[in-house]
Amino acid sequence: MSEAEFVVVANRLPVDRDEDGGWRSSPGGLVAALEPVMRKTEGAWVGWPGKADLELEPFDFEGMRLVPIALSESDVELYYEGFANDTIWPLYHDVIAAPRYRRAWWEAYVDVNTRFARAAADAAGRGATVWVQDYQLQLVPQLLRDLRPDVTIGYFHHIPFPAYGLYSQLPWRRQVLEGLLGADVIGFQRVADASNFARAVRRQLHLETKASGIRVPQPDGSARIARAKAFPISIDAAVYVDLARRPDIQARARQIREELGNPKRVLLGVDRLDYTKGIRHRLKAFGELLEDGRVSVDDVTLVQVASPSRERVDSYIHLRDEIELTVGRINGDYDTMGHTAIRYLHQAYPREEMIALYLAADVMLVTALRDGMNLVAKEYVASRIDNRGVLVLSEFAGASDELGSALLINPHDIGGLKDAIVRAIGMPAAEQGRRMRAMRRRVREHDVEAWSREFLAALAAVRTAPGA
Ligand code: GDG
Repeated sequence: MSEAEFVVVANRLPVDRDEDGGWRSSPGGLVAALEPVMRKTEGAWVGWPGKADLELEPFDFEGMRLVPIALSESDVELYYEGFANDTIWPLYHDVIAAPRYRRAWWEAYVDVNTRFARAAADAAGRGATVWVQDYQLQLVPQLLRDLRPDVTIGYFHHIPFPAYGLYSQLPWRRQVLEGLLGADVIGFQRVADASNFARAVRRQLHLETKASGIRVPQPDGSARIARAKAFPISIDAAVYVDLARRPDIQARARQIREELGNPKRVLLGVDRLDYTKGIRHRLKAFGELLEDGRVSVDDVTLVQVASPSRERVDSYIHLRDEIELTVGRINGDYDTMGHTAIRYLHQAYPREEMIALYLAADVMLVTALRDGMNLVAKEYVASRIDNRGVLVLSEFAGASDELGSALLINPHDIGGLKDAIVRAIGMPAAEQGRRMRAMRRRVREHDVEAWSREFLAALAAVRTAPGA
């Protein structure tokens, strides 16, 4: 048993396997945010290495202890693709796609969560702090508390927590709430998510809630207070600024515009190919604008990066077909030899290329139907060191709570979305600058480091609270 003071538990380890069987770190906000704490505390990270049936011993990587959890083909199918991505994901995103409730998926979820909790219990030293991440592991907090009552447990929920009327569909609604309440601090993206959770706890478990505190009765008759609160996640803004300053990336941005035929305006969408992201609504609005003649393919091009995601889940297979049919129709109707309406890219790119795209785009379209936060919106803003560009942002993305200077839209209102796109295309530079500066300030001041610092401070406060 190793003795880490700080343990992160997440579905995925922060590394990817390279071609020759070695490991390289997978760049993500979470890793960047936790790296300083990890180094300072000789932290451990418990997670799945991303490939089925890979049995590996714990190993050290860049100052962290990595503890791999092996998942079989069947675990991946039932726990990950099934319960996490075909039950919880659609249910928590307001049933945009129909959630499927399968008892065998739930059983696999319980089983895999138990294995994660055991591994975390083994990795944590006496009195350690353990931070559990996201909806794949909602049962881990209580399972871990049962094994290790001495550790302080945090949980952060990266996706929305739905309104009670929807949440109550879940056949295992009580067990999931009990699992989460094992944490001392339960963090959400938005205030609304935290209040949806508190309401579910009151209705299902009849517990008392007061401000962010939830009174959780203990087996010995005493009670402890769990805190459910919003901690909006962010990005490592300085990294985006540094990359956006790089002359080669700026040159690449100019080259992208040239390759698109130098349109007057470039619109951009960047999403995992997911039904929550509102890609279809965006395409519909853009297609209608071309049809109405309010935009012309000679002047405006939409670049849509839809990176491959969850390619074995049925709803994702159908979504891809629908999107590609729509893109093909719109391009077929409006393309000319020299200009394309939509440059559609079902590919994943290096981060440098993403930033060149952000710099090349006059208008960024974030039209999510439901999104915990949406980091793409923050990345676009952070990259615009020239204080130019317009962010069109769905009010259903968590980011809209902080980025009020974006053009906020309701993606279901296609007419309103079309008007916002036209307004963005024609927005004077001075107004762009005013809005962009306000958003940039927010993202700079509240970066991912501030996010983890605030969460961990809330967790430390639990530990020092009287009676703890
Ligand atoms: C979940 C929640 C919440 C995308 N394509 C490429 C690429 N990306 C990067 C983006 C961004 C990330 O992936 C996507 O983050 P989002 O926040 O937009 O969305 P989810 O993946 O759904 O994330 C979400 C988030 O967790 C954090 O809490 O904000 O609401 O759903 O960083 O840039 N990166 C590269 N190539 C690509 O092709 N390099």
